[in-house]
Amino acid sequence: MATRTKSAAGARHRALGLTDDDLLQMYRTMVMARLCDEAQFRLNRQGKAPFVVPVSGHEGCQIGSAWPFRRGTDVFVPYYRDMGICLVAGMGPRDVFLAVFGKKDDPSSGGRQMPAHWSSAALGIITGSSPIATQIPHAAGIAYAMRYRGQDAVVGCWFGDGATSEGDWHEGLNFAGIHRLPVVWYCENNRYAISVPLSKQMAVANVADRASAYGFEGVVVEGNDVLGCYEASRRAIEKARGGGGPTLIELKTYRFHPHTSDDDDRTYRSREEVEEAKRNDSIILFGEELKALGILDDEAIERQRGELKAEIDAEVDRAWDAEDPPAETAADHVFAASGETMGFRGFAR
Ligand SMILES: Cc1ncc(C[n+]2csc(CCOP(=O)(O)OP(=O)(O)O)c2C)c(N)n1
Repeated sequence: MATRTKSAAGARHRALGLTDDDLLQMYRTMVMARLCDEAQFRLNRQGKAPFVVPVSGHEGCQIGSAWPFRRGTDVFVPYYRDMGICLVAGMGPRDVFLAVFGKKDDPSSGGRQMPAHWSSAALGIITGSSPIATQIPHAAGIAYAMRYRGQDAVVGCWFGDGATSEGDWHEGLNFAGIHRLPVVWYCENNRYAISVPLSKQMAVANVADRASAYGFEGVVVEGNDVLGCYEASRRAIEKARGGGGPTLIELKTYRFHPHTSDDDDRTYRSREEVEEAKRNDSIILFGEELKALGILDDEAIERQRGELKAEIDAEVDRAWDAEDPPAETAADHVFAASGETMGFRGFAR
């Protein structure tokens, strides 16, 4: 049975070793993700962005869970909804919009992949394929390789609740359990796989309950409690780094928008349900927590929002004006020339 964690209120961040400035940075990153999301939807409605994948609603669980990783050495294996994870890993709004517009300098694929198929060799972000859960065996394999090479690194792998019905998911977790690999699994459980509700995905109450079948701990965390996500994640990362093996962390969350810009969620969930979830928005809850601690006030929140919006609007314009990939390079990195290794050089020690 999975354990359920919930942190005590108060200045709990100090007990977690976080400074006031850390909290401000976390909050800023959450708002940045939200505003990038709003901008990409606007661009979609303007006909400038053919397809976008929303993050809104998931910011708290993404920023909280990714924050304790060591940038530069640890490895991030995100899925398409993980803009917030990639912002923590070191991407910025320009990277988001270069991908949205399919530009030459899109760091994820040079404009070859769909948007939200995040990737950066420099930042340790592993690209994912569109088929759900294919990143799970990749994450297990990377963790195995890193341990085999004696590297001091932990792999974080994120996915939705729908991914946990896939064979790849079970194979990857089983392998990680057998070899006690340094990987932390994060399920962003937003209760739907597009239109399919959780009750049609599994017959147990929590995704985390499944961890016991693979011989490691499963933990359920309220996904809109940023510091609760941080705390559970940090503990699991430290455990993995110390040789204690994997943990499955289930982050209970909700997506506020349709699955993608091509979905109509009115066909499978009520407006009341969506509005109810929005009342528990992690950005509002964290903002209230920071106000109660005297770290932020309403004026500072508004000012920061305005500054971030201006920054994001400028990055949208720069990305829109950026160069398109030259037509003659359309097949580069898509088909390997005979004997070519697709550019893979192995992970640096
Ligand atoms: C193997 C496979 N089956 C179906 C799809 C179509 N598909 C794309 S996203 C998605 C829903 C996945 O839901 P979940 O894992 O819960 O993540 P969420 O989108 O809710 O964040 C599906 C079924 C796919 N991409 N790959």
